Amino acid sequence: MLDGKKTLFSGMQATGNLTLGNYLGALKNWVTISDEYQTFFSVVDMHSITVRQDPAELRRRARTLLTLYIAAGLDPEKNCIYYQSHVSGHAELAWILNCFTYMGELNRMTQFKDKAAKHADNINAGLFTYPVLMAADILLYQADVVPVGIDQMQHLELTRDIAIRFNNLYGEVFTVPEAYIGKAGAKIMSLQDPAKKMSKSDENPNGSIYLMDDPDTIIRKFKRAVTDSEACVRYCEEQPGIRNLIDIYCACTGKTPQETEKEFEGKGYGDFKMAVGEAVLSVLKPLQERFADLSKNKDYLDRVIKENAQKAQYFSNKTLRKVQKKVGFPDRIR
Ligand code: ATP
Ligand code: LTN
Repeated sequence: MLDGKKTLFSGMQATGNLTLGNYLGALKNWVTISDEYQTFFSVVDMHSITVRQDPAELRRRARTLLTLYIAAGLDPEKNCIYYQSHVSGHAELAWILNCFTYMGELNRMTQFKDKAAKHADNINAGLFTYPVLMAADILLYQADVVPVGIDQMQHLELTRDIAIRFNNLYGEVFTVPEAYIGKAGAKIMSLQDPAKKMSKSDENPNGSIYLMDDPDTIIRKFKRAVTDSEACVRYCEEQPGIRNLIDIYCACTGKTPQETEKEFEGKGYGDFKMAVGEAVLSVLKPLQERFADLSKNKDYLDRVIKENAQKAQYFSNKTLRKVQKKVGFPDRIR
């Protein structure tokens, strides 16, 4: 508890271009609930190198992502927005937690299995221990709540297990965090294959709406979205494509699936897809404009990056020192 508020931590990888799934499943919720918490939003660039990255590209993407956090509505004076690699405690705590995590636990992680299959030529130890670094991110700030999309639930359960295990051994060191999953948009699916999650690393660009897509591209992708032959806008398991479009529409407009079914009763898929495209545009256009403005302001961004890294370093050190002491590392001589 800092300043009488509970603590919130979340992060995103600086890999690929952010999609509408990342926005509706995570970023948008961050903005909605951030006022109630003392917050830390990290650009988790250390996680990014678990798959090969072009260095210049990674640097550019990390900066884009950090700017997008602000463009989405997170005020960097109130929210600690920073690069994970600028705060040494993440790696230090991750090492310690590695020694409290079992191979069997990590072997069960579905994200590891997926990524290992995708990058069969580079199944490195970092990819395997990725969830431990994520646990370190969260526990370092004593986070009470972690807003993420549903796909991250398994990692969050593991984080809780590690925290509880450590606390059982050493006393109440870590706050055991809870996941926060938003009501709408927790799992946006690919527009080309509604059985697959919309992902920034999808090879087919038509399956994903990127936050920086221009209006024509967005409308075109929705027009091409895979649906079915039912010709009826209904929110049900049997119509996964339409259901996904309803989810997107609801997350962008605040309407419920029932209201949406009513609104499009008797209308064709063409009309509905256009309406979903327009709803998405109305959310993304202001975001893109703010992003363009912010990007021009190099000095401002540099100041945010520097000051928030110092702030994060300060808070993370408190936990790190406590943990180092608990596990038996020698005191520092001052
Ligand atoms: P990658 O494809 O590179 O694995 P990703 O698109 O899955 O990346 P992450 O950086 O792993 O994105 O996720 C960032 C946040 O966005 C996480 O909280 C995650 O749960 C959320 N998220 C990612 N994809 C979706 C989606 N399709 N629907 C809802 N939330 C999502
Ligand atoms: N693994 C997460 C990104 C991430 C994260 C975190 C999310 C790394 N550290 C801590 C929440 C809290 C993902 O979205 N792929």
